[in-house]
Order: sequence, then structure tokens, then C-alpha cells
Amino acid sequence: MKLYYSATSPFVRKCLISAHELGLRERIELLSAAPHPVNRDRALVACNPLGKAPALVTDEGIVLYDSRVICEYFNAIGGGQLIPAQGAARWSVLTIQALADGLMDAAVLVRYENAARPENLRWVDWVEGQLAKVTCALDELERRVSAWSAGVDAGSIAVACALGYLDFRYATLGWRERSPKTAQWFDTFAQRQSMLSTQPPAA
Ligand SMILES: N[C@@H](CCC(=O)N[C@@H](CS)C(=O)NCC(=O)O)C(=O)O
Repeated sequence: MKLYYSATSPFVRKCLISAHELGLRERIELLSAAPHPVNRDRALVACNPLGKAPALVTDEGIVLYDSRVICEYFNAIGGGQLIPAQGAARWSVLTIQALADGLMDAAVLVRYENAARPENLRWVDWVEGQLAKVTCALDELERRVSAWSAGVDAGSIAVACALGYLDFRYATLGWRERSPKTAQWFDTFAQRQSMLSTQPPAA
């Protein structure tokens, strides 16, 4: 399998951690990509018309995106322990994943706003709206921490990637002070080999 990869993408990280936890990591070849909302990476666009990473090419040559579909695929071929097959547990895991993905979406958009958009075109209220999504998502995770933090699954992996991305790009945000129970969980989870081997480079 080939995975279009960016070392700084929390969505790519989510897929790699899932692959690692399922014992699939060695089967994945990484194809370096440079996803960008304006300067689109041609090779990536040829694979995923949205031009977003991650995208996966399976051994059968089938292209899969986005990260949720890729994680679902890994789960299907890797034993199924990251996403419960049915029942309340399934919807809970998938909803936590969606919450963490939404946090990452908002944080990545703010990153593009601050790093890619020309200064004279920036809109402060829009950035604040995105950051409000981040803080509301953090508050919801903190409220429901006992419900999602017990296992290693698609939900907790996505949360770990979201928190890791906040550490990487928004070290001054102070999310740990806002979310002490989540922070305590993260400090333990971050010691897993799957997390250590996928850390983003120094910001
Ligand atoms: N919903 C997508 C989001 C992926 C995403 O936003 N990736 C970013 C990199 S972190 C990207 O490719 N950005 C390029 C763009 O927005 O055009 C997923 O879950 O895979």
C-alpha cells in the first residue's frame, strides 16, 4: 500500500497510528506530498482530486480518501479492533473521531489563515470562530473523558492526533490548563510506540 504523506498532517498521523496499532505499518510505503490549499500538489491531486493528504493506494490499486475511510479500511484488513462493528460502542467511537477531526479541521484552517493567506486578506473574526470550535471541542472531550479514554480505538487515536497537533502548532494556546483530565490521559497515551514514531518534526 502507498500512503500520500506529510509529516506535519494530523490526519496522516491518525492513519499511521491506526496502521501501527493494527500491525500494518510495515506494509505501507510513504509517498511524500506537499498538501496546500492554494499551491496544489499535482501528484496528490492526480490521486485525490481534493488535493488533500492522506490518500491511500491499496495493493489492488484502489484509491481511498479521506482519513476516516482509510482508517476504516485499515481496521477492516487489520483485525477490526479499532472500530466496533456495531451497537452503541461503534457510534460512540465514530462520533469521538468526528469531534477530534473537526477540531483538527478548525486548527488546520487557522494555520492556513496565519501562514498562507496574505496579511491584508486575513479576517480576525473568522480565525476566532475557528478557535472557538477548538475550545468547544476540547470542553466536550473533557466532559466526556471517561467515555472515550478507556481504550485504543479510532476515537482515542483521533483525539491524540488533535492534541498532538495543538502542541505542535499552538503551544501557547494552553489547552492543558483548560482540559486537565484530557491532558493526564494524553501524557500516558503519548508514550505509545505508535505515537512516538509519528511525532511531527520540530515546529
Ligand atoms: N477530511 C480530510 C482532511 C485532510 C486535510 O485537511 N489535510 C490537509 C493537511 S493536514 C490538507 O491536505 N490540506 C490541503 C488543502 O486543504 O487543500 C481527512 O480526514 O483526511
